[in-house]
Amino acid sequence: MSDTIETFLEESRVFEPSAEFKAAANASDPNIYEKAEADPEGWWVSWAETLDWSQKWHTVLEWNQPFAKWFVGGKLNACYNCVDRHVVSGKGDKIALIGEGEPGDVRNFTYSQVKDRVSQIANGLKAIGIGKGDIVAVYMPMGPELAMTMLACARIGAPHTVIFGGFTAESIADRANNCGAKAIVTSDGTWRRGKIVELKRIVDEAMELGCSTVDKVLVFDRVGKPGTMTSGMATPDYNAGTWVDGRDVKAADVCDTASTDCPCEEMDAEDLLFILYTSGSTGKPKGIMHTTGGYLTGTTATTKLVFDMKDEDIYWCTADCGWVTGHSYIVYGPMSNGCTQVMYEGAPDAQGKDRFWKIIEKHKVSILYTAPTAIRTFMKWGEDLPNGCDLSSLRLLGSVGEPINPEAWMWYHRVIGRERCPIVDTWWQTETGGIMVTPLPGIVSTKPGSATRPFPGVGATIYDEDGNDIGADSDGEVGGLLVLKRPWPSMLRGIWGDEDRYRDVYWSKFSDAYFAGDGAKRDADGFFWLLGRVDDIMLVSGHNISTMEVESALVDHPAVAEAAVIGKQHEVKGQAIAAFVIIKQGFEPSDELRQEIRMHVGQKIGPVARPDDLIFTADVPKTRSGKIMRRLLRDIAEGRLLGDTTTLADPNVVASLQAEHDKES
Ligand code: 6R9
Repeated sequence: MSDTIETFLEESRVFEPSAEFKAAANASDPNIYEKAEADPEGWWVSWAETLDWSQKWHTVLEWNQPFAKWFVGGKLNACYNCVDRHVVSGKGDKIALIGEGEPGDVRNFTYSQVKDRVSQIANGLKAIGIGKGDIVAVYMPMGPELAMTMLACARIGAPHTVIFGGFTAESIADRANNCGAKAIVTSDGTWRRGKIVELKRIVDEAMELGCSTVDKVLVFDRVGKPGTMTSGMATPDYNAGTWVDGRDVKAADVCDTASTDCPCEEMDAEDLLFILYTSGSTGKPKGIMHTTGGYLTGTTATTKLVFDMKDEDIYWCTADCGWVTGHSYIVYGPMSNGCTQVMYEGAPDAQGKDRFWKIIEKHKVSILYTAPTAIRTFMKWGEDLPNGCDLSSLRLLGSVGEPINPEAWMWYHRVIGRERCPIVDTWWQTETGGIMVTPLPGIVSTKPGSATRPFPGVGATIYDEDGNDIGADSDGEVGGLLVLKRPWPSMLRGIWGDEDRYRDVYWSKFSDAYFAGDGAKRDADGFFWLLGRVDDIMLVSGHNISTMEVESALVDHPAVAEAAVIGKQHEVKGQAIAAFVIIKQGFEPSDELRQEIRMHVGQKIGPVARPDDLIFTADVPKTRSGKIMRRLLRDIAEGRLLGDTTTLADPNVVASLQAEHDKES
């Protein structure tokens, strides 16, 4: 049995940043890597110094593996740094948030208006009994109030835990109970594909299931507000009938009438800023803890350098704030940099499958940050849609969430970036808080499918199973496990209430490094290629094969829009490859096509990677952030009862897949 992952990904195309981009880039010193490597603490200090501290730290780092404290003794407030300091420095009239609702309503907030509104929300939270150290669960639509509620929590020192506004009542209750949330902030509802999702009612159900620590539910108006209706829709009162006096409080009553003055709590650098639950694609959700000073330092630095964020940019990250990407690269990093950004409430195909391109055209978005799953969906919908819009404002594109298949990268580059925009493929995790492996767009040439290099100061490398650094591999045929061998400021500080699990999951595999759980390889140029979760890597006749590579070979076939690959138990081979394949519009499933696609994988990678089973399907199970849940596909393929499905985006997908699988195998 081989220990390392055999890789077959061969990609020789290289894209240099243009001379024009290079000349103006925030990161332009090619020695930035060497300098940061020579003195990582000094490097991070140079970024911490760009923040506003009410008291300076006395010690940069206290490291007792696996526990880190950064900027010890320092005091600051994250909300002050993301909002007030821009007003103080004269940028109060700059637009901070452009909130586009799904029905098309647009609401802009300048930094001054954000400061006033955040202060009102903070005063409203105080009025319902929230103070420093109390945990607030947030279950809201994607829009300005969500970002401002997170900032209001930070302002008064109340850690937030944002729950994706599409999770079930059980998920809310589990999370609120796990962290002992004292209040839940929600809205009457949100728009999703022209329909109303009744968020408050889902919170009511969670309360009925039992959230013993929650005394108050604060409710914002969204769908019941004039101006946000699609024509002809009645204005229902979504709170009627379920309103619990004494527990439920309208934001209109306690926030809208509150003072626009609310002092920022002075927080310790190591005070908890938020808890965010992540399941990755496996297992029971873990409450990942992030603290104030280090987290803000890491997200501020990465936003400025990776997205090349400038004062005149219009930035749009399409993630939801219920995901870490929305915390680090909508709220904290971008707002700490004082940027103007778009927040969009709804689905990518609401009012037409070109909604994203229309938003870019309308708001003149210059930096777009999205996920490979979205890019593959747009590929499936065809080029005519983006070609019909003016995308000339774009100057930089980002990708996050999964390895981006070279085919999807090339499409993003050609069709969306019009071959002008650098692409930053950013590898990171809820646990890392900020981007860890990524190009710096003015310095690093890119290769389709590679996240390129560790961010300056980040100790990313690749270990074999025994903890040996496998170094750069000249023939590019061997992969291993991605590790981070030194602490970084935005690292998680633990799992809420479960220190053992924290040690066990991240720090027990290797004695001297953080184990990320992802397979990776490094090529002769030192570029990193992420190969997917280690749990997903297959062992076929003694070869460790990455699901990502087989999926990339599948989507390279002209008929394939999207693919999910798993290893299923096999008597002879150990595991056999099963592929779930979604075909593009205009193609019909048939046995010939099935054989053709199997052969295509054989040609691209080698016969060992040819799938035994190839199942045509309309959809694959994904998490809310778009990651394929291969664990559920394995359950289906091996005929097991399904494990935890609470983080699924659409539970119906699994039932129809089970039927398709049973029919075809
Ligand atoms: C930010 C985020 C983390 C896992 C991570 C990895 C996968 C994220 C990636 C990527 C390859 C990239 N992942 N970005 N894999 N290339 N650019 O996604 O956080 O939801 O915690 O997921 O996502 O497997 O370990 P999170």
